[in-house]
This record gives sequence, structure tokens and C-alpha cells, in this order.
Amino acid sequence: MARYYTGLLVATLILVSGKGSAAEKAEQLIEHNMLMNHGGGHLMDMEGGMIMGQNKDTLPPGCNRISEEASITVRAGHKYSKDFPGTMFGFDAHEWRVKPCTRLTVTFINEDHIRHQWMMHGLPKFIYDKGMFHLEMTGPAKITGTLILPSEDKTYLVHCDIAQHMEKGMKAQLIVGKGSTPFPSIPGITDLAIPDDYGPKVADSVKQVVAPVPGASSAGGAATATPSQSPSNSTFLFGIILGVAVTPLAIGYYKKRFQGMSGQEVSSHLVNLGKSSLDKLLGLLTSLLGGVNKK
Ligand SMILES: [Cu+2]
Repeated sequence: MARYYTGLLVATLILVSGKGSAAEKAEQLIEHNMLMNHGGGHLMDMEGGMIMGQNKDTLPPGCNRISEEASITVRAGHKYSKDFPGTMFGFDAHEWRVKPCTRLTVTFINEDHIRHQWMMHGLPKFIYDKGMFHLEMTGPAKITGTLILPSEDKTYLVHCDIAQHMEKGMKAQLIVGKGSTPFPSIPGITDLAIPDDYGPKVADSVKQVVAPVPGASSAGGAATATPSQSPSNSTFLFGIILGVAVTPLAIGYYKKRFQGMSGQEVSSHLVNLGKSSLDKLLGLLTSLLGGVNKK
């Protein structure tokens, strides 16, 4: 019976996981391909799809012809941040290279249930009136736009302009020809503008946090040392009182004991006392050692 239920569970799991396969999910993507053309390369729909700076046929100055037809597919989502500590969002690639005067078609796939953008800056404003080419969607969807890249060697910033999305990883660059100065803080590509330091400084701060513990223990040691001095002081004081009180009594006792004895008798008595004490001590040690040996 248990096997029957196990089999049933496995079969159900297989069916459920099969139903949610990546390919089927991809097919479920909304494709924004019915956008309203507002002119000037600006297209929008009512579902949050947007293209800005689309240019399929105006050649930038310096381009006698389209040098190359190229297309890229860029995926955007939270899951692409996992390889880059400190980020929350990401593109599946953070750098692309194309030749000058390329006609580039960008297919942008948003895999998150929020708004993301693929926004490219620094284009000449006499062709691209906002100086940018931009694709945008809200929620899981797909959108495609086209532009023609200028003739100069230049590196363009690409990012998502939604608040904090770039700072949290949605930063990339598109290199045309030999490119120009690269942008900082591009995940996996360039160094951080403000480096995160998870190294020695953190270790130091941890030490500082931990420091009060050994500090406290040493303070505790000092604290225990202070009272421990007072027992030793009190012991010392008790010894003095005892010595002062008992010594005259002992002297009195032995004065009476040795009264009338000759010097030789006193010394032999003391020797005997010493011997008996030594014998008692040896006996005690023997019994102790014997006890240990027995064990
Ligand atoms: Cu975004």
C-alpha cells in the first residue's frame, strides 16, 4: 500500500514538473508586437510595452551602408543576479560587441513580474531624439526593437532605469567597434566604482564586535582578580591574627613542657617529635601511593 502511494506521488511530481517546463513557460510569454507608433521611433501599447528610438533605415552620418545585420536576445530577471554578490537584478549577459553601422535587433525578455528595461544611452540626438534606444515591459513578456549604430568606436551604457535596478545589477555595456572608456560596476565585466569590501574590514569589524567578549572576559578577569585579592588579603590578615594570638600560647605551652629539662633533653625531645612527625608523613604518603597503586 505504501509503495502504491509512493508511486502515485512520484507520478504526480513528474506530471507537475513536466507541466511547468521552461519551454512551455517561454511560450506563455506575452509578446508585445501590436504597439501603437507615436512617431520618432516611439512605440507603445496599453500593457506596458514600449520601444523608444527605433530606427530601421536611417543611416547615421559616416555610415554609407549597413555594415552588418545582427540580433541579440537579452533576458532580464532576478535570477540572473545570483552569480554576482550584492546584486538583486541582472541581464543574462552584461556586454555585447557589434561593428560600427550595424543594424541591431534586440529581443528583450523580461522574466520577472515587475517592470524592466533595456535602455541604451549616448546615441546622437539628431537621429535618436532622446539620445537613447529603449525597450521596456511590465511582467513576463517579450519585445523586439531595432536601431542602427553610429560609425564611431564607442562604448554605450545599457541599463534598467527603474529605481535601484541598475545599482542592484542591471548594468551593461554595448561596445561598438573598438569601443571607448568602459563603464564601472558592470557585473562580471568591470570593477566596482565603489568596491564592496567583504574582506579584512569586515573581519576587523567582527573583531570589534567580538572584542568586547575577550575585553569583557579580561575585564571579568580583572574583576575576579580584585575580589580574589581580598580573600588572599583576608587570609593574610587571618594568618597574622592567628599567629599573634597562638604564638604566645604555644610558647607558654612549650615553656611549661620543657620546664626543668636540660638542653640535651629538650633537643632529643624535639628530634623525637620531628621523627614521629616524619614517620606520620611517610606513613601518610605510603598509604596514599598504595591507594593510587591499588587503583
Ligand atoms: Cu529593471
